[in-house]
Amino acid sequence: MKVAIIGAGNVGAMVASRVIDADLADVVLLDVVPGLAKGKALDISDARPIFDSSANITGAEDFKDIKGSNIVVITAGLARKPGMSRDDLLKKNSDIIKEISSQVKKYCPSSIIIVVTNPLDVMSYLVMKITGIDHKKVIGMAGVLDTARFINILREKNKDIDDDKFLMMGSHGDTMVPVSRSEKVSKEDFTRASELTRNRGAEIVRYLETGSAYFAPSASVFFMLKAIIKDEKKPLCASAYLRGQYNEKDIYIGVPVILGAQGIERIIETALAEEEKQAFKESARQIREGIDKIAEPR
Ligand code: A3D
Repeated sequence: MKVAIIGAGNVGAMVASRVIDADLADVVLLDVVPGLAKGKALDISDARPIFDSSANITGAEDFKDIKGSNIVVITAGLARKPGMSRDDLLKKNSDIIKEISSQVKKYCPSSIIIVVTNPLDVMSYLVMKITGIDHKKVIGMAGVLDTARFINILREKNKDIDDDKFLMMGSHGDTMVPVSRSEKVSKEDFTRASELTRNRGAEIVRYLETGSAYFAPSASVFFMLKAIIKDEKKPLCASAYLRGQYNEKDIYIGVPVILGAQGIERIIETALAEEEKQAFKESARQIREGIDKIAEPR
């Protein structure tokens, strides 16, 4: 099993390290910055005796080296910098994603793709449209992370909550949709955790000043890779292409899915309360606005 990771920055390199340490798959790590992927790949490979791993990792600058990869993880792109608007970021990252998607189409046309680059739901849509790869095989990573953040924050006040009763659906952004099916959490704690989760990414950026979160994001990608490679058929939240589910179509948005060797095996249609339905609709409207701005043929 070979995993290509495009972008050897914070998230990409950390995903590579987690995959190699766990002996999960061989990795080719690629970046446009000369030497960056090669240097990081060597460093990651040196830990293999410590973790008793026989997985191989190579660094690359040329897309031909990703040929034959079964899974491609796209973590290339910019994070928002001070003074940069969301629209600037959208434009810059969509240019990067368009270029990468045509290379993936050329060298790995039957791979499964996990998209990480922000704005996540719009970039996932773009990758699917440009590569032409089956929508079940193009999956956005955000729901695993946002749900983990939500549960982690809820646990500060409620130690014994059941993880499977909480979901973070909708966009990976201001309009994410928290869902609780638990009686154990008060409305006040639910509202507090929802707000903190929505702002968690920005909170981390404020502390770091340069760069954004990558430990929990890379753990979330690893969790998805494992579900695919080991065909776990795992229920988790991911940005998926909707074709009528939740009353939405031709859009990528966070929903619960079953993830296995074929990619998204099924979208789970959980019943939403009226308030959740409205929030989900608003989230979809915002994502669609982003999709319209990059004006790819639909
Ligand atoms: P960073 O550490 O800056 O790494 C990005 C890397 O991409 C850099 O090394 C660049 O050189 C490289 N790159 C740029 N263009 C190309 C290209 N055309 N081909 C190959 N490599 C290229 O960023 P990061 O790793 O912290 O974050 C990467 C992306 O993931 C950003 O868009 C983040 O906003 C996003 N992100 C999303 C989540 C989600 O939960 C969805 C979480 C964390 C980060």
